[in-house]
Amino acid sequence: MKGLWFTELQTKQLALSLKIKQSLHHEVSEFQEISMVDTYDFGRMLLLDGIVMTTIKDEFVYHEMICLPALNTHPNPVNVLVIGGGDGGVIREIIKHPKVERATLCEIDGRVIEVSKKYLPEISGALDDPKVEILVADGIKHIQESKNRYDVICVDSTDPIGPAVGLFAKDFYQGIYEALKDDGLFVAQTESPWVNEDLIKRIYGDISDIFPITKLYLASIPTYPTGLWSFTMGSKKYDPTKVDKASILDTNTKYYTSDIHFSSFNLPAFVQNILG
Ligand code: SPD
Repeated sequence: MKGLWFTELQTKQLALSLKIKQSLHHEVSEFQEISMVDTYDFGRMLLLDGIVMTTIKDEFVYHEMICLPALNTHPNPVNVLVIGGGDGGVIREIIKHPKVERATLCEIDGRVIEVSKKYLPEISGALDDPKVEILVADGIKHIQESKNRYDVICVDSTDPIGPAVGLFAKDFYQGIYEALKDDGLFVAQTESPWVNEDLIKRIYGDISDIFPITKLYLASIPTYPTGLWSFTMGSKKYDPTKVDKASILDTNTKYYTSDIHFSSFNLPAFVQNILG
């Protein structure tokens, strides 16, 4: 293959490659390697430790789907927290929701925020909105220190390696339960059902042990391993599959719709089998 290519090894035997137009930025922060490249097919792409975090072309799927099913399940999502998500994409979708009064971003690596502001203004632009509070801090610690505080929490983590391992732990989900108000709910990105079956099963079990309502849903994200991505929601009171369809707000989305809200929870049999 001629030219410059980026390859992410998604498993030891499976890879995604994109041809690179230009490398725009590279640094090693206190926490990780941060790179920004421009690709031919997916535009600018943010990489952390060599793993695709987001691209201009398909970012909307992930950023809408990690928060809008939750925001449209909670009848009054006034105070919302994002753990991770320093590129600002989830925050952008959250503040479009008219009931949200405060969106807090808790990102451990301030350099991810700065690099995203410089190279991904389409994604990070909402970080300067007055409704947004930015904490450059450890999400695990912030959750431990927060009690009965948030209506909705979104865990926009990297993969469960390195600094993100603790964001996939049962203790962390218990902390989230306590950080939520009595009728709160949360969502975490939970990887691909094609290559992360054991992880998904374990997380689903852990969340079900803590939250009365646990639901997994799917979305199609071409630049994440296998292209099929899962999210897991834990809820104290509201069931996302029993929402009144008419109450789902149109926030000018490109993937999420009121039909997608319900269909994304309809799982293929092989995914249902993973959950047991
Ligand atoms: N395999 C990559 C999963 C990354 C999920 N988080 C991405 C951050 C985008 N805001």
